[in-house]
Amino acid sequence: MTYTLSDLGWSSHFMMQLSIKQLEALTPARIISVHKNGFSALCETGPIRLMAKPDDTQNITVGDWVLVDEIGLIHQRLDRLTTLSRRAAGDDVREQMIAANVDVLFIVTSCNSDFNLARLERYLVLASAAGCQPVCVLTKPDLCDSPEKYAQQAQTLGADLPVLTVDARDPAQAALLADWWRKGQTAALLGSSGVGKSTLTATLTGQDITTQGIRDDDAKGRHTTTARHLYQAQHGGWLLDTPGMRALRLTDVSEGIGEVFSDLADLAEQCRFRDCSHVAEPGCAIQAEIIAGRIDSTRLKRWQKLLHEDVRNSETLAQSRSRNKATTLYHKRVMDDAKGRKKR
Ligand SMILES: Nc1nc2c(ncn2[C@@H]2O[C@H](COP(=O)(O)OP(=O)(O)OP(=O)(O)O)[C@@H](O)[C@H]2O)c(=O)[nH]1
Ligand SMILES: [Mg+2]
Repeated sequence: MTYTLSDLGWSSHFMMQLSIKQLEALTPARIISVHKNGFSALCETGPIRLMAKPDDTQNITVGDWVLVDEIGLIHQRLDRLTTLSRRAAGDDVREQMIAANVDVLFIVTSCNSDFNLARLERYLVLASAAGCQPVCVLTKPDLCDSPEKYAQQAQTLGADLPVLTVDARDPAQAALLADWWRKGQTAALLGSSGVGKSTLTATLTGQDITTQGIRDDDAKGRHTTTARHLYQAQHGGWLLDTPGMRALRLTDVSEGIGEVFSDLADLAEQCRFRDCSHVAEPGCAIQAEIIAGRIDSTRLKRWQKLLHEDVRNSETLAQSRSRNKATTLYHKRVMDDAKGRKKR
C-alpha cells in the first residue's frame, strides 16, 4: 500500500523544518510503533523498519516524523506539533513519552466502577497541556441501567467537553468518534485497562485486534494490549491504541491545570489574601461560591491536589534527591531526639 505524505499527517509545520539538502537525500517517515531494537514506520512507499543511531538521544516515540536514509537509519526527528507525556513510575523523575503529533485525545472510560471524575480530569489536564482536543468516550452503556447518569457526571467537567456514549463493538455507534478527526489527522485512545480501547480500534479500523474480557469482581482489565500502535481508521484518520494505564502521573502541566480549572483560578484572584489557602480565610472567593452551592468542594480539593502534585512531579532529579536527603535528615533528627528522651 502506498500513501501520500498528507495521508500520513504531514503538514507545512514539518515541511518548513527541511533544508533542500535534506529533501534531496532523506525520506520522511512516520513512526507507528516502537520496538526494543528499532521502529516500524510508514513512508510514501509503505511500511519500513527503522533504526536509530547508537548514540541517539531524540526520545523518538509513536507518531513522530523522522528523516531516514536509504538503509533505514534515522537522521533526525522533526519538531512535534504536540507531545503527550507523563512522569515515569516510582521514584523515577524522567518524562515518559506516550505519543507525538496527536490532534485528538479520546479519554476512554466505562459505565462501571472504572468511572472516576478525578482521573478523567487528569486526562483533561494532559490533553490541555499538550494542546490536543479532548473527547470523553463512555463505553459499555449496554451493561448498565442508566448510562446517561455517567454522561451527566462527565459533562460537569466542562460544558464544552464532548462526551460520547458508545457501545465500542457496534460500528454505527463507534462511528460517532470518527466525526472528531479527519483523514490525515491523528487521535489517541487513553484510559484504564479493559475499558474498550482496542475494541474501538478494531471497530473503527476493521482490523482484527486482540481484546480480552475484564475481571468480574472489580471490572478491571487484564492489560491485554502491551504496546502502542498507530492504525489507520476506515475514514483515513490515524488511531493510536495504547496499553491500559495504571496511573497517570502528570509533570510540567501547570498551564493545563490552569485551563481545566480556569473557573477556580479566576476566583482565586478575587480572594482578599494573595496567599489564600481557600480553607477558612475571610474574604475567600472560592469558599463563598462553595457555600452558595455553585461550586462543589470536591472540585477544589481535586484542583489543589493536582497543583501540589505538579510541583512535586516537575522537580528535577537533583531537587528530588535533595528533598529525599532533607527528609532522611529530618527523620534521623527526630529519632535521635526520641532516643535522647528515652535515656533521660
Ligand atoms: N458489552 C460491552 N463490552 C465491551 C464494550 N467495549 C469493550 N467491551 C469488552 O470489554 C473487554 C475489554 O475490552 P478491550 O478492548 O480489550 O479493552 P482495552 O481498553 O483495550 O484493554 P487493555 O488492552 O487491557 O488496556 C472485551 O471483552 C470487550 O469485548 C462495550 O461497549 N460493551
Ligand atoms: Mg487493548
